[in-house]
Amino acid sequence: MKRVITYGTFDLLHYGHIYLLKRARELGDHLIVGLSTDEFNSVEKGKKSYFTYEERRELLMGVRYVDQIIPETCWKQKREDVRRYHCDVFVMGDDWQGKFDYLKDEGVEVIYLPRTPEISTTMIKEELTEL
Ligand code: C2G
Repeated sequence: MKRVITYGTFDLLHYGHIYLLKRARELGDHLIVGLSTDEFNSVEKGKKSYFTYEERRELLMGVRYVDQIIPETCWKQKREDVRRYHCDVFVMGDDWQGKFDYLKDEGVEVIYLPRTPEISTTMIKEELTEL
């Protein structure tokens, strides 16, 4: 079984997220999502998600491409995670190009996929405030 892992906040889940998850899942047989906790978002990413961790987890569990969800509580957990969950492939959108190449040392294939243009959580929030 080829195991794939990716990470993110996935707030206001939109088709850009879904297309990332779809492509990630197609790279293997089992997709794990490291979902950023509310605390990680506010302390480390400086962003407050609209939906709580539990709500975002519930939404992601409803996505056919997602097989397993683990909490993302710090930047540094990836190395340990790919070992613990025996991951073969690490995937992120290419806005993170090169940032996680160090995981290759763990024998993991690191793949950055093109982001879906014209959609982002920030854009959704901005456009909703203009309604
Ligand atoms: N994404 C995408 N296309 C978009 C928007 C997002 O492909 N239009 C991808 C991002 O590149 C990322 C994933 O969807 O791979 C989740 O996006 P975010 O929730 O914004 O995740 P981010 O804040 O980048 O957190 O440790 C890694 C971080 O947790 C990633």
